[in-house]
Amino acid sequence: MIRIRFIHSGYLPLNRDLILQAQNLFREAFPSLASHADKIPSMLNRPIQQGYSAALVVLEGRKGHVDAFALVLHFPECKSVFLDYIAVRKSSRAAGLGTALYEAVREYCQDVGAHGLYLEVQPDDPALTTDPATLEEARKRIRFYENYGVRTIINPAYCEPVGDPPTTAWLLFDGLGRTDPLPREEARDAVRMILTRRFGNVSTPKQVRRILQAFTDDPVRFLPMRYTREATPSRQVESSHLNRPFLLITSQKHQIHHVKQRGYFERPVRVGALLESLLPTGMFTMLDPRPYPESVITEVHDRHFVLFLKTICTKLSRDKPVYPDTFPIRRLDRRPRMFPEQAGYYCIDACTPLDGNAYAAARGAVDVAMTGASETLSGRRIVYALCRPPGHHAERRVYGGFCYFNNASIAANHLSKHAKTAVLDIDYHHGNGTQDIFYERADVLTVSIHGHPDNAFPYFSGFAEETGIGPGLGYNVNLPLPMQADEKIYLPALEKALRVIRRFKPEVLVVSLGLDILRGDPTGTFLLHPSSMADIAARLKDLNLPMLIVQEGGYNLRGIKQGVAKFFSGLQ
Ligand code: Q9C
Ligand code: ZN
Repeated sequence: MIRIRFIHSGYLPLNRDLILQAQNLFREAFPSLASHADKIPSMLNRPIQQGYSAALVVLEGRKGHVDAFALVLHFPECKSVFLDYIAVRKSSRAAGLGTALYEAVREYCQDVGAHGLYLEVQPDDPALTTDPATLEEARKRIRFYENYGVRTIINPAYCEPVGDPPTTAWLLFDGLGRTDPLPREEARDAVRMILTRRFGNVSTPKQVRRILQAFTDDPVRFLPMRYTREATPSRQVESSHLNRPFLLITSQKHQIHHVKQRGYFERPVRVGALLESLLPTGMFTMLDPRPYPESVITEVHDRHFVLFLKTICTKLSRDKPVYPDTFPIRRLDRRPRMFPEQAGYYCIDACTPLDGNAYAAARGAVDVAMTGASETLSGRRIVYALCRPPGHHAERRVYGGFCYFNNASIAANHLSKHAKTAVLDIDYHHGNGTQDIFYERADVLTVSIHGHPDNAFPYFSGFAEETGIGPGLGYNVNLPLPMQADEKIYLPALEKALRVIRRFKPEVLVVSLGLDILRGDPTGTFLLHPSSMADIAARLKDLNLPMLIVQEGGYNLRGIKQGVAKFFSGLQ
């Protein structure tokens, strides 16, 4: 599978590795220009300088290896893009890489609102390209571009040799699906910018004037096509990727976890309802989760606790849920030997059963969250890990509240190794698990808005006084709200949370998304309308951070369907 990454100006540290790889590929593909590769990070790091902004389009193949890249320069003033460099790794000249990359470049052009894409190629004219191998290569390239309706601009001055050593190039034009002729002034504007801003060091003002004057025809004339039927129109840009701003990760595996008991709200149909609401919007690219080793869990959870869940669940029957009834948790040194008393030692409540499937389902949810974290690290801006069962009530060494492993915390712990990470928990119930896991850490900020624990599950945690301990002091923030909180109460609390998060200056945000804050949720008491989710999301979007959204609670099927759609519409 290949994935396309667009690394725009103002890139994040998260993209550092992809940029490093693109630089290496650049040096391999253009050895004589190797020093130019050093400039790529700083080019990407300035929004618009010299009248253009640079972006990298990267093809990521197996194991995150960059197999191809293009460096593109966008000139917003003249709505044009110049394709500066394009290269495919020699060892991976798999069929289709060049095509996928060029199509991604065209998508980029469409996304930034460009009307035309300009590129230089070695002329396929034996009079200008004398070396037979170079000529053969030039022919192949032009044939490739002609397939898209890309044409060679007629301008006798443009192909005069420039630079040291002197090189000759033809200027090609891709109308990106546009069928009308290219007005002379439009081409002049674009070429003036390309020559003065990009090639200011090699082309003198006199040469620039000569080239602009050599555009004698209006509209601009093109060389006849050499390899494709003359009538081939400029191909429409297929923008499959950029029109789908969100990545959604989920799997069917959660369905094995089905507690068929009255009042057990955490049901498989929740995921079905969310998908039913989201997929028709066409805003989501779906991705299957990848498996992760147990070590990602034991980095966050006590290994005895993990071992307990694993071994006990394999012994239980698949459809006979077991609930603890004794909670011998006051003497941590006295772990009961017997089941289910041992379950009580590891559990906070009497509403979260164990059975033959619970562990496997919980592992599946961790894979969903971890795949989401990994996608976020490779440059995806908004990733939705549709986890089930949820996770935020699972502490380092306890489960409960329908949660077994803390999906969001496992993902945040992984992210925190690569980027400064904050977690915002907006589930109705306090995320006691997430708080517990990061309570002594200063490197991950945890903020939670929830029903006040005087009235709401989990009752024992979520108070404003809980602010962290040791090095973690000040890095846990709880904003408990009254039972009947509506938008007027909720949104100011959210602003407060966002101020705390901004002050922390994270590079990535994990959102524990609970849709049980909506009016009518059977486990919650807030009075938010589905449309409030759009307001919440819009404020999150203003943080301008890559975001990993991890599904937690939300049990009113009608409400969560409407709410989740509003939430993502607000992120758009
Ligand atoms: N017997 C989440 O939303 N209600 N969990 C507990 C105790 C539990 C909600 C009643 C609500 C848990 C992820
Ligand atoms: Zn909840």
